[in-house]
Amino acid sequence: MIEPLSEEERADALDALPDWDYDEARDAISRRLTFADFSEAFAFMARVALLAEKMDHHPEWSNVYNRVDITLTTHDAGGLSTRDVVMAEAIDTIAA
Ligand code: HBI
Repeated sequence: MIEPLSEEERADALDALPDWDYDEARDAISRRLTFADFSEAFAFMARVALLAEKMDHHPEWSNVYNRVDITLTTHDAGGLSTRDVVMAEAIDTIAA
């Protein structure tokens, strides 16, 4: 069982992830990323896909041309867990 973040842990995590929006209804975080073109967007997605497999933690995401919308939540925890925070930080690094 993966434990969900506590209120305090979540507040601290959100403070450290300014580019992510919190979805209270789902206890999830989302970010929209825009790239130069589809090729750049897909290259980003390929890197995140490899990370997801390595972490055994997978984003909910969609891609329209140069735009990638990502939502992170931990299904096994019913909300945000440390896995989502680690993945969001890694995504921010890849996208930087
Ligand atoms: N990805 N976002 C997310 N949430 C999960 O709970 C999850 C996952 N990827 C794989 C995974 N869980 C494994 O634990 C499988 O057992 C489902």
